[in-house]
Amino acid sequence: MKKYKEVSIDPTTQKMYERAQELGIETVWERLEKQQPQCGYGLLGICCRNCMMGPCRINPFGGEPKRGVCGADADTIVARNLLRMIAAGAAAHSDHGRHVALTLLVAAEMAEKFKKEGKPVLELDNMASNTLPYQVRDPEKLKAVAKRLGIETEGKSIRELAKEVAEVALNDFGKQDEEPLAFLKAYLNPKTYEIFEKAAEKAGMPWFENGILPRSIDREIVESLHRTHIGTDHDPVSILLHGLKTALGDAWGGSLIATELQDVLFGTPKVIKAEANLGVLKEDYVNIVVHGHEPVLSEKIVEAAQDPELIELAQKLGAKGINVVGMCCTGLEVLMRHGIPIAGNFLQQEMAIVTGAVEAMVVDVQCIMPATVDVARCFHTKIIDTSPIATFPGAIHIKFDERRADEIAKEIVRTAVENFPNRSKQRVEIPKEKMSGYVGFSVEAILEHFGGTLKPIEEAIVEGKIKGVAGLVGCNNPKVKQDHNHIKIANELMKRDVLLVGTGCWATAAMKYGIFLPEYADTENVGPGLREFAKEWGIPPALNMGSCVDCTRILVLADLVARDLNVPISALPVVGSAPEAMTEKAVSIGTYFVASGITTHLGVVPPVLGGPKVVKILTQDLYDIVGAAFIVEPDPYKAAKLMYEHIMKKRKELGI
Ligand code: XCC
Ligand code: SF4
Repeated sequence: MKKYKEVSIDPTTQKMYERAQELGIETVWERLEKQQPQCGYGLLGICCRNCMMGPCRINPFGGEPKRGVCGADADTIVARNLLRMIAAGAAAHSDHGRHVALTLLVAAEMAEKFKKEGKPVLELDNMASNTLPYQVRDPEKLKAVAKRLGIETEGKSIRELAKEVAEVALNDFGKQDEEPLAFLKAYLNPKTYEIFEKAAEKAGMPWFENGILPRSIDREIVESLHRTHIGTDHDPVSILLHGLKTALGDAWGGSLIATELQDVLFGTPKVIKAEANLGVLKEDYVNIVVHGHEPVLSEKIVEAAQDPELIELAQKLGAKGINVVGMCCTGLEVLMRHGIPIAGNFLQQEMAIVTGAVEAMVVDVQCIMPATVDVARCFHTKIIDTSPIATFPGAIHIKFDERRADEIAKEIVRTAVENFPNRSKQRVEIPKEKMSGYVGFSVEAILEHFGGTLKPIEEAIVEGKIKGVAGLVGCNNPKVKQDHNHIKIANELMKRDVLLVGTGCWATAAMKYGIFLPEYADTENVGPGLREFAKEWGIPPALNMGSCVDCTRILVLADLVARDLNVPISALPVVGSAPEAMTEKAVSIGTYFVASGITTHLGVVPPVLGGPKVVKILTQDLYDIVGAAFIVEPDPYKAAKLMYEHIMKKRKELGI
C-alpha cells in the first residue's frame, strides 16, 4: 500500500485515501499496484490483437520476432493501435455531440407538435416554454451559430432555427459526400483550412482527397476501424494521417457541436465565482454527485434538486436540503453555467464516496470507474446509472429519456433523498478543504470581458508582457501523483509569463489550488508581465474554459487570434499540454490540437515508443506537415521549459 502523500498532492484525497485504508477499501492506487509490472509490449504499443492469427508481439530489442503472423512490423502495429485510440476518443466526444444535437432536435420537434395541439404559440416559437423538456436558453448564441453556418435567420423563429441548426449538425455525422464538415467550414480560418487541405500531399500521400479535412464525423471513425483491420493500411504515414483527420472530425465536428449546442440549450457560460474540492459536500444535506460528461442529464438533476416538494421531503427526512455537486466533466458543465460546486476530478470519484456522505452518485458516460459500485457497497451510497449505453453491474438503473427528462430527473433525486436516513452518521468524514475561483470563461465571456475584442491579449503578447498562451487540459492518471504535474506545469509556465487557458480535470485541479483567483497573480508562481496583465484586466492568471469537449473553445479562441493576425493557428505562440493524460479522448484531443497547429505536450508516455518511425512522425515530421508536433516529457519542469521554448520560437518567427 502507498503512503497517502505518494498518491496525491490534494489534502482531501490524502485524507480520504488514508480513510479508505483504515476501512480496508481498495482504491485505484491498489489496483494499479496489483497490475505491476504492467505489460512491456502494451506499454510500447507493439502487441496486436486485430485478428485471430494473433495475438502477435514484436521483440522490442531488435531480435525475432520482427513481424506479426501477417507480416506487420512494429511501426505498422503501433500506428494502427494509436489510430484505434484516436478513433475511440473521437467516438466518445462525438457521440456526446450527437446526443446534444438530437436533444435540440427533439425539443424543437416537440415544440412544433405542442404548437399544433394549440399550446401557447409564442413560448413555443421561442422555445422558452417549460412544457418542453429542454428550452433554448441562449437564443443569441443559436442565431450566431446559424449565421456562421450560413443559415438565413431573418424572419425565422427560434424553434425553426433550432431545428435547422440541429439538422446541419446531424448531417455532419453521417453525410456521404467528400465535402469537409459544415461546422469545420463555418468555424475555421482559411489559412489553417489550407494546411489541412495540403497536409497529405506534403506527407507524400496525394490520394487523400481534400487532405486531412474530415468529411463526416462517423465516417472517419469507421474508416479508422477499416484501415486497421488485418490486411488493409500498413504505412504508418497514411495510418497517422487518417488519425489526424479523425481527430479533426472530433475537434471541428463532434466536440464543437457538443459545446456550441450545449450553450444554445443551457446558456453560454459567463464569469461566475464558485467552489471546488471535496469540502463542498455538506454534512447535514442530501449530497448528490453528478459524475460523467453530458449536461443533458446533470442540468436536469440540478433543476430537479430545486423542486420544493423534494426539498421538503429531504427536510422531513432530517436533512437541511439537497446539495448537488459535480465530478469530472459534467461537473464542469454545471460549474461553468450555474456555479454548482465541483467536488473533484477523476481520481476523487472513489474518494467522494469514502466520505460516507454521498446519498447518490448519478452517472452517465465516460471516465466513471466501475469500481465506484464496489466502494459504494461499503456505504449507503447508491450509484445510479442513467445512460442506455453505460450500465454498471450492481448499480441502480434509472435510464434517461430526453422526452421525459423532468420526470426521470425527479425520480433520481427522490431516490437520493430517500436514501438519506440510511446514512450512518458515525462513518461520515468530510474533508474541510475547498477553494473558490472564477469560472465561466467561454469565448463569448472572454470577448465581453475585453470589450468585444481580443486586441488587449494580442497587444500584450506583441509587447511581450505575455509571452504566449498555453492550453492545459486533460485527466488525472494514477501513474502520476494526483494534480502534481498539473500544478507544476501551470506554475512553471505562469512564472514565465504564459497566460493559461484550460479545461477538464486540469481545470478542476487548478481551481482546487486557487489558481482561478485573481489574487493568485500576486504569488511567486506568476511572472511580472502576466501579473501586470491579470491585474490590469481583473482576471486570474489562468482561465477556466470548461469541460473536455470545451477544448474546442480553446481552438475557437486561437482561431480568432489567427484571423486577426491573418496567419494559420500554427504560427501563434500557443502550446498545449495534457500533463496527466489518461483517456483515449485525451489522445484524440492531443492529436487534434497538433493537427490544428498547436504543439502539444503529453506528460504520460502514450504506447508508441515501440515504433521508431511513428515516434519520429509524431515528434518531428508533423512540424513540416501541419506546423506542430508532440512533445513527450514526464518531468513537469523539463516539459514547461520545452513548451516555453516553443512559444519563444514562434514569437521569433512572427518577428515579435
Ligand atoms: Fe475524463 Fe472528462 Fe480526462 Fe477528466 S479530463 S479524466 S477525459 S473527465 Ni476530460
Ligand atoms: Fe498478428 Fe497481423 Fe493479426 Fe495483428 S493483424 S494479430 S499482427 S496477424
